[in-house]
Amino acid sequence: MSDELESGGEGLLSPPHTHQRTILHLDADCFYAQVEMVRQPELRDKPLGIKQKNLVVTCNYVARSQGVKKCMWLKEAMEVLPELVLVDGSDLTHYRHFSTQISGVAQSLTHRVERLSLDENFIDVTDLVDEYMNATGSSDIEGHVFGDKEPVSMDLVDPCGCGCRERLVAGSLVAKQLREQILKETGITVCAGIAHNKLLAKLVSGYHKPNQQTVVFPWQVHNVMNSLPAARSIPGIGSTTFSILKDLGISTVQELQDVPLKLLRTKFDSETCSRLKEVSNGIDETSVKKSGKAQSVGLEDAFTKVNSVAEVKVKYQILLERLLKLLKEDGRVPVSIRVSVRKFDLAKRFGHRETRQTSIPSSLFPDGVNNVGENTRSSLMKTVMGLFQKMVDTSKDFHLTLVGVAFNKLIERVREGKDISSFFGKRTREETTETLMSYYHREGRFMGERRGRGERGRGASNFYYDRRVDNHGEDVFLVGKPREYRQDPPIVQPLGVIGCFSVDEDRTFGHDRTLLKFIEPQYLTREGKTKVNIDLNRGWGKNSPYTAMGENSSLNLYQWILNNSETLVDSDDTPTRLDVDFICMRRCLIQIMKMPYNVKERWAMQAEYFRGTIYLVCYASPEDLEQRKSEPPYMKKIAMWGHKFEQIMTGGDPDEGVCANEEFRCVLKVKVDNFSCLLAPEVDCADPELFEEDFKDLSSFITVKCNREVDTADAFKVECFRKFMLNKWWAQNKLSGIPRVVVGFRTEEGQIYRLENYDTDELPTLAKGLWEPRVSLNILTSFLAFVKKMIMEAPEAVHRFERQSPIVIRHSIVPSVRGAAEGPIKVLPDWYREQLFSPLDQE
Ligand code: TTP
Ligand code: MG
Repeated sequence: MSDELESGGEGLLSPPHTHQRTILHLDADCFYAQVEMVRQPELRDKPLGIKQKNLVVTCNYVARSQGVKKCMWLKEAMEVLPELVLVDGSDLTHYRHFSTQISGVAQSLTHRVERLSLDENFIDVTDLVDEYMNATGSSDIEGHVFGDKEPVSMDLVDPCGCGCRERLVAGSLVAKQLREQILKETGITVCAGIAHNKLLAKLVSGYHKPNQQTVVFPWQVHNVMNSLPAARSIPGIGSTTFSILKDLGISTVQELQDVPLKLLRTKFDSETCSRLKEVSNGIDETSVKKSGKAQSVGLEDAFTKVNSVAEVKVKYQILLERLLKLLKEDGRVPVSIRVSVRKFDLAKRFGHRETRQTSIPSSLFPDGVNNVGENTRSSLMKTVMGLFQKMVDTSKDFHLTLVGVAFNKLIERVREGKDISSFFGKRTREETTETLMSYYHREGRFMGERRGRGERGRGASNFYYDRRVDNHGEDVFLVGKPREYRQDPPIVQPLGVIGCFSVDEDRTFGHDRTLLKFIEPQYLTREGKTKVNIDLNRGWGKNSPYTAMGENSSLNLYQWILNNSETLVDSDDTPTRLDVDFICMRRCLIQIMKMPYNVKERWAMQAEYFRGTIYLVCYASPEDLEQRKSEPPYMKKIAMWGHKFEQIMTGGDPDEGVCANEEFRCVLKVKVDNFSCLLAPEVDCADPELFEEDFKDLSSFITVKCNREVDTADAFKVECFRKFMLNKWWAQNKLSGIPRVVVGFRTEEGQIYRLENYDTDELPTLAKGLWEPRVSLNILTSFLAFVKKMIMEAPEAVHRFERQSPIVIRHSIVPSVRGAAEGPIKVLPDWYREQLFSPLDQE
């Protein structure tokens, strides 16, 4: 966050680069009422109210001019205006239809349309505005400017100078044309706000109503924000946040702008604090997210009183039937169902809502959602009532004022007639294939590049690409196609090495660098390949195997953190918070980065939130552990060859045994877009020429790999090598800032005759056409954002993320077991929780 915000400044003129965008917010006028007026034009000039139960949810402007208001009780509205014509608005079908039409008009202009509610849309028209300005040059503003009651001419002073004035003026023209087009195609009038960010556009769109538009310039931000009656009026500050703010003595926008961050941090995590400060100053960098289909469909029924299980059952049954119809229209299959109730508390005269949700087995919809059979219906009803019973103790009296059901995660059905598991079962070839490289150096191209696209075999990727991928559901992360991650890559950059540790043959943690090895300089040739003659089987009987499980590495990292927490604390303000968003092993991040290209790899991770930081670990299920134990001897041999190769590369005596347990790790902070991550990558060795004791980066380090020789005559093997191996090596080195890889190509018998050296940055070029760095980096940042979102919704819980199919990563909360040992149901060991910051806490 900038110093300006730290000091409570109001960001009157935020830096010019933040005004580059032009955003529209559209809001339909008296939406439901207009839809009814379009459907029945004779209602147009009459005062019209739309009722749902005993409430007038909206009314047209004729009625508003005569004193009727939105959300008035029906009784009160009829008293104010006895001639009010009423239309029942409980069936939303037509409103949904018009809503889709309106967004559709905007979508025909640009795909950057985000549906905010049935009658609101954000549209990012930045590109259109540029085109517009190139085509037409400067012109007059359309509509209003914030603060003026009448349209103004363009003699406004421009204290900014970044070009935002011209862009927003052009934006006002785009908005006007779009509104006209919507009216022409749907008959609905809409209001628009035009600004350089979403927050401001939304705040001003209702400034002049109906059927008008308002521009706000960056230099008016202070006036806009301080014209709001309370901090609660800022979009994004809901009633819960506002009530916490009020506890801190903050009610007005000005008070939020002025409050010291330190005070906010006593109640909110640092991201929320930044966000609150930003929005209070009219700063909003969030992008317009392209909307796909709605992520959920749901229905609710409100009433004054229901107090018997039989009544509840009937209500849910009716809702479920209607919901199944909506589902049929939608066409997607639900993976989760949510049930809600509103309980009425007689003493407080207050209703409060509760919801419960659970996943739905896909076997309930064997033929999709078109023909839902009786068994499915009754099974769904059972689930609904089961969830209901969890919320309401029906053995006692209860009083409900609302029930609701929603299918809140919807996904496109996997292509008919194919079953992913059988697919995985069949294609075992790639799993065991390792591959080659030097062909490229010799021939300047790869075998695979000769083949045309049409010749590519059927396989994992084709099947996967055929499928439609939707937006993220609430707790399912859907892996998109690579092309969906081709936007500009986020910054992924090591921020610096902050420590290291060594783990010895007994897996004992040592706070030093004794086990860092140095590569023998003769192996560092930069020109093509180096001929060698290495026998990986020497000293075989003396080798000692790896005895730990991979997860053990996280524990060593936690140990290091305990020893070094003072170097990691946020600031003097928050001495009990580490200044890092994620702590994990590099392996977790690599698994995520590989996803768009590796459709087969299944994994699970678990995460826990502790004092401002998310801890993420790769989770091995009991079955995984069992499988690892029974690994075929051949796999163990390959792993040992890898260790042997490292021993030889770093000048060890080949006739001596190698100890697989020994490792050296750096503790490294890495920036991944807006997140900071603490990793502890294993470092194979360093270049003795470049190594400096007080290194801050890993630029002298080298990754050493032992890979089976690849048969260059087999295009499939070459392609696999480029697609999977190069991607993995690149991801490992990229995340830790290691610039080089030395690869020894071994025969089936463990002989190495040649080495090759690659620069990390050269690897994507060698794999051109098969994978792209930006795809891996973009999916990493979006997945971390998803993890964070899920965790912040339940920060006390242990969360699990599981890749269940090529595209579905399911989030779930691990049932808590108090006092349980480390392992499957925990991420952080008790000793870590107890000791981190403990001396400070006791003060
Ligand atoms: P709004 O945009 O808030 O209201 P509106 O479009 O009717 O009026 P305005 O001209 O002020 O924008 O809400 C959109 C629709 O949502 C509205 O037509 C009816 C429905 N609605 C409800 O069902 N319940 C509510 O409490 C509110 C506020 C709206
Ligand atoms: Mg509206």
